[in-house]
Parts: sequence; C-alpha cells; structure tokens
Amino acid sequence: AWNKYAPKPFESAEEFERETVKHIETTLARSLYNCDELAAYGGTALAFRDRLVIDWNKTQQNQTFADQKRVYYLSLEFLMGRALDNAMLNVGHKETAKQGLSDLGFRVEDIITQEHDAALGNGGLGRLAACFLDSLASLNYPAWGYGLRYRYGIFKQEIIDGYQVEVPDYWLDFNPWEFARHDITVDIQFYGHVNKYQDDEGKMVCSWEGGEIVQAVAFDVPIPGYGTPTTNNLRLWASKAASGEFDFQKFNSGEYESSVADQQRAETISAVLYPNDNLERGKELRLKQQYFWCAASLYDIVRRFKKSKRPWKDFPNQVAIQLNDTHPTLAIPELQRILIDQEGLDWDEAWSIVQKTFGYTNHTVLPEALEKWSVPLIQHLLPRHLQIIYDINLNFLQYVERNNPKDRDLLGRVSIIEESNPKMVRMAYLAVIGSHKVNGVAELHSDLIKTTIFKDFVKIYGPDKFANVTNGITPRRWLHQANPRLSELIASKLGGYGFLKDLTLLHKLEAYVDDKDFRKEFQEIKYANKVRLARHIKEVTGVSVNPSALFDIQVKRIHEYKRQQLNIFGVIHRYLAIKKMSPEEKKKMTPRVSIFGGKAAPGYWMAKTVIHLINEVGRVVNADKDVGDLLKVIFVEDYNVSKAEIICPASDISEHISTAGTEASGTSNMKFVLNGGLIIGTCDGANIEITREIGENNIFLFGNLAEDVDELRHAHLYGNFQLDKELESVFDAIRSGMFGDAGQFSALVNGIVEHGDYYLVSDDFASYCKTHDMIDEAYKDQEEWVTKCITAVARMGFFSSDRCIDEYAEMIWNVEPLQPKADG
Ligand code: 26W
Repeated sequence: AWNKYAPKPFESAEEFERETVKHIETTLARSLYNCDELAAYGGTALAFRDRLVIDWNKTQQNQTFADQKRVYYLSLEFLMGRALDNAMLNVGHKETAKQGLSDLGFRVEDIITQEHDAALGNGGLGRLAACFLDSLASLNYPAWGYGLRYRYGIFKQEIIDGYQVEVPDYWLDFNPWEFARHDITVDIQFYGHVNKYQDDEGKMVCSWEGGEIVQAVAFDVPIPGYGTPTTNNLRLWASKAASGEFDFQKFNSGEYESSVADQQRAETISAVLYPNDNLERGKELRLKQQYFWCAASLYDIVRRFKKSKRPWKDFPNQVAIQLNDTHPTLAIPELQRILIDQEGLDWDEAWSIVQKTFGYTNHTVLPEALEKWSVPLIQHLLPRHLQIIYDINLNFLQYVERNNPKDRDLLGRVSIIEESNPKMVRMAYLAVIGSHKVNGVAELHSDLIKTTIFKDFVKIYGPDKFANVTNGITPRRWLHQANPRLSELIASKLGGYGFLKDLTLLHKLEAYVDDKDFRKEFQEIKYANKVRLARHIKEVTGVSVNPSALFDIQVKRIHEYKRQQLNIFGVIHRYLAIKKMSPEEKKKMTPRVSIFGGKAAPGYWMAKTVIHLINEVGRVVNADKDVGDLLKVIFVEDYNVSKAEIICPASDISEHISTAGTEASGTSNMKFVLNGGLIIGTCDGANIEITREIGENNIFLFGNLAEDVDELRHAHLYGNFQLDKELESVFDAIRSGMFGDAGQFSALVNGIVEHGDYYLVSDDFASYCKTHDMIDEAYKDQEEWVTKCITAVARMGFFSSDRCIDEYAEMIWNVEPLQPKADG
C-alpha cells in the first residue's frame, strides 16, 4: 500500500467479503438479505476500485512531480467494454474474490457479466483507442486519454423478424468506474463574432466575443496497467449549461419549461455517440461535439503546462498530442488561437509549436469517410477558427508556391479549402499540415495514403513526414481475459505469464507444436470455447449448433467494403450445392456453422439489407431437413466488446474479406489468430503482415490485389462486366423467392449486376468459393490443422498493442516511460 491508511491487498477471502459487504450495505444501501447479482457486482467493483484509486492517485502525483513529457490521446471514441475483470487482473487477487463471492453464494463469472459495456465507440478505431490506453498504462507511459462522456453509447441492436432495430444504450445509471470532477470545468464558447483592435503596444489583436457558453465538466476513469501500479487517467467531458447562461430570471418568473429547455440543449452536446462508421454526414451537432471536446481538452493541457512556468517554446517538449483520425483536427486551430490571441505569441512562433505538438493517425482512405466541414457552418459556429484556418492555408499555399513555382494545379489540389459550393474545409489536409508526423495503421495502408489521398503532400514535405505504425491488440483482454484456459496453457509451457507483457515470447510455443499432450489440450480448449459460444447462440437464437462443426465467423461493422454480402452469397452457394448432393457426397462434407455479427449504421440502408438477407437465409437453411448439421447460419445480435470476448476464442476460421485496399488494418483478424483460429482473407490491411509473420501456409488468402482494383472497376463501367456463373445461380435462387420476397434484396443484387460492382464481389467470388473448399479439405486433417493453429499463435507476438505504443513513443511522441515509485 502507498501509505498506512491505504487498503491492503485482499489477504483472504474473508477480507474481500467484509469490504464487499460493507459497500453493499453502506455505499449501495442494500440489505444483504436481498442482495442480487447486480448488488454483488456493485460491492465487488467498489472493493476493487478502492485499491485502484490508491494507485491512481499515486501515479498522478508521481507524474506531476516528475513533470516529464506526457502523451495526450484525443479520441472521440473509446470502446472500453467491461472494466471489472480487467481491474481484477491488474489489481490482482481475482482468486481471492472468486472464493469470497462463492462464500456469499455467487459465481465470479455471473458477477462480472452484470456490468454494462462502456460502448463509447463504433468499431475498430474506438477499440484501438481502448487497447492503446491499456498498453500505455502497462508500459508506464505518462499518458492521458481525452474523450466525450456520451450519455448514450453505440445503440443496442435487436433483430426483430430478421431486421435490425436500434435501441438506445443508456449505460450510466450505475457506473462505479467514473469520478465526476465537478470542480474541474471549462467554459466553451460557440457562435459570436471576432473583434480586431490595437492593444496597448499598438499590436493588432483579435478577440472572439459574444455567442453562447456551454460548460464542460470532467469525468475521470482510472486506467490500470498490467503488472505495474501505474494507473493512468481517461478524462471524459460532459456538457452542461454554464451557470451564467442558465436563465434564472426565466425560472423565477415561472417560465420553468423554457429555462429547463436551455439546460437540456446544452446537455445535448455530449448526449449521444454518432453511430456512423466510415461515413461523414456534416451535422452541426457533430461539429459542436468536436469543438467542445477539443477546446476543453486543450484548456486542460495548457493549464497543466502553465503550472510548470516553462517558456512556451518548451511546450512541445512537455506535450505530445495524438489525433485519432481527423475528428479532433479542430485542436490545431484551437491551440494556434490560444497561443496568438490569448498568450500573445506571434504567428510563426505559435505555428512552430503547434506543428511540433501534434501527430495525426489516419484510419481510412474511403472517400465518403474523409471529413469535410462547410465553410458557412464553421463561420457561424467558430468564426475565429475559420479566420485562423484561412491564415494557415494562406501561409501553407505560399510555401508550396515558393517551392513549386511551375505547378499551378498543385495549389488547388492541396488547398485546405475545397472550392465547391458551399466551400468546404478538408480536415485531413489541415491535420497533415498541422502535424509533424502522419501515420497509417498497417503497411499497405500507410503506402496507400502516400500514393493516393496525400500524394501531393509527400511531394511537398518529403516522405519522412509519413510513417507506419501497424495496429495491435492488448493480449491482456484479448488472450488472458477472453481465453483464460489458453492463457494458462501457454503459461504452463513458457514458465509463467511473461508473454502477457512481452508477447514475442510466444515464439517459444513452437517447440511444443509436436507435443502430443499440448496439442490435445489446445484442441480441447478450442472445443470448450466453441461449446461456450454454442450455448450463447442457443440462448439468444434458439438454434442448436454442433460444436464439432467448423465454426466460420465474420463479426465487424456491416459495410459494403467489408463484404458480408460476399460471405452470405458464398453461404447460399454452399446451400445450393448441399441440396444437390447424394447421401455419399454429404458424408464427405465438412459440417459448418456460418456465424455473423455486427451493427449497421441506422441510416445505411444497404447494410441493413445485408443483415436482413443473412437472417432470411438462416431461417430457411436452419429449418431444412436435407441440410441438418451440414450447414447452420447464425446472426448473433448486438455484437460488442463483451460478445467479442466470447466469439473470438471460438473460431476455426474467421473472415477478413474486404475489397483489397479498403480496410486500413483490421484488428479482429489479430484477435482470432491469437486465440487459435485461422483466417480466410484478402491481401488487405494487416492480413498481409499477419501472413508474413505466421507463414503463408497458415492462412487462406484469396482475391484480387489492391493494385488491380482500379482497372477492374474501370472495366466494369465500360461494359466489360462478366457476372461470375456461380454467383449468377445464387442470384437466381434469391430472385426465385427462396429467401422470401425477392424485391427486398434487389438493390443488393443490382448493385453488382447493373451498377458496376464497386466492391468486386463478382470478380472475387470464384476464388473465394474455391478457398472455402480448400478449408473444408484442410479441416478434415485435424492433425495438420492444429499444427497450423499452434504455429500461427506462436508467431503472433508482433501484434501486441504494446509494440505499437513503443513505436509511437519513439517515432512520433519522443516520450519515455516513468517508472512507478516503490511502495512507501
Ligand atoms: C466521420 C465518420 C467516421 C467515423 C469513424 C469516419 C471514420 C471513422 C473511423 C476512422 C472508422 C474506423 O473505425 N476505421 C478503422 O480503424 C481501425 C483502427 O485503425 C482499423 O483497423 C480499420 O481497418 C478501420 O476501418
């Protein structure tokens, strides 16, 4: 313990029980006699939280005292999932708690699952931010996350009659992991106008005046590291009416309603997470969210810096800010504004500080996902920032012109302002110009951004401004917590859990690839994980699936570029084939369960159609007596982090089949392989590096390459489109009404047949089906199969988010870890 008053580690089950019961009876004011699982969860969480908080306070004190460079990770999304199991792992003494809970009549698994997921994100980008926080703390980096405290996270998905229905995710009624800091508030300004005047020394200065004020209130969440007392802070901002703004006059004069309405309008800013993934819609409220969060976070960061009384030029030596995609790009003009308008620095001095401070991570090249905000909207909401953006652009374009005097088109192409009607601010360009380093998230993706969206910027700044940091995942959550038996088996061979801190140690497992007992246990664990998933499937869908069948899983956001449609067309193709088989042929067939999961953005009609088709195919196939166990089609509703923890350990094959060049990295591919499943995938994103690491014999790759995509698309548009014959029969089956009214799926079919097949489903269909046939064959040889799986796990060390964070720290942030002080 850090001091004589701090709670000690639980020395016995009784001690744990005493504290848990105390919290249940006092903090929660519940009687032990009606203590249900939820109350037991509450008591347990609070007992662990007591320990966490001690480490957290000490870490913050230590970091303040050391006063070295810190990292600030700005992300609009943190897809954290549940916290209790992670707290138990990092605080320690889960076994003690398990015993104590059992004495109280509970099973620890049932208690852990009481917790509501913290689902403050859409998909890959949000979960990456959560893995990064885990690694930053585990590696002792002085680091803060900054985000928004949404009252509603990503919606919950229900499947009703085969359709997605969205249900609000109100998750905050009991959240023991956050601490409201009502004393830490920032006033955030919107609208108003800019005044230009001469100051006392005759210098022209600008000031942003008028408009309205909304208050940001800090909520802090402790982020414990594994195997270290370092406990970092995630600060989430909630919006509230500023006290001066709340109209007491109205309230007193009896206009309660309109006065409360003002209050609610302010709270709307942080009310809900936008559920679009890879689609930008230009809504004013979203821009308000972005500025609100950037301004509050920067105010906080600057305030902390100013306490050290260092000169401004030291700011980039003390502060590294990482922009998670372009969502926080307004932080760039905001810092410039603070430095010139409020702190009185001159433009160039300020701008050099800004550029040295920021790094920008790009997560997508899809054109529809690149953020653009209309100039009139920014002018209205943030008039001073628009001026600053124009000045940044002017300086930049002058610089470009000086160095490229003969290239007139270049200026229009790289301008931050798109000369459309209305004019638009290209946020990605602003992010590139305002940062010292830009990185992609897998090698192919980082190469692609240099040859496509940022090509001109490579010419302007040189290639060194652009870098790659291939994504990774935290092995604590995605191996140890999700798959405790596999983690234990690995630990038994490697002499302990060191691999959870240095995942490259997994390579030592290769020595056991021929060890009979090890192989047997490895297989048993996979089987048990499949049984666990089968149980979940039975519970929520009523369908029984055979755990001995090949489990083929695709779980991720539903998006045309991720090509769930390719998968379900392949399933239909398989179904049609089974229907034609003789009994002898059927006997040779590898039984399969095709499992899908994922949310469609509420306004993404095509994605919703894909969900509907999957469910209709499942309805028909699962009831077909001719098929029996040879094929089952399952849609797992409401895919989220805690479902992923059950699903990822249970695959034989998982699907990562995006059109080449469209998936920046993917991270669930890593989760599945680390848990002993193989993958079928395209040469896209991190699949390519996974192949390089684990060996091409241990992965099933198919499909066209990124370099061929443009030509194929072009050919489709100019009449060279030949629909794949097998796919044609799939479409005939759909058109025949085999899966219900064909009209419902016509857009899906026509998108391929008539509208250019943008995602190359037809071009890749034959090689996709052929590869699945190879998988069927390979699965029959279980000995060879398990060899592949074990070899792959042993070679996954590279994909730890710890490796990513060390790369960011060295290449982009220039920060060092801070060793925690010994107890005392
Ligand atoms: C403005 C709308 C919007 C919302 C979210 C645009 C873009 C996004 C995200 C950047 C989408 C996203 O999550 N991208 C994913 O990021 C992961 C982490 O790097 C990658 O592994 C995925 O390939 C990428 O799709």
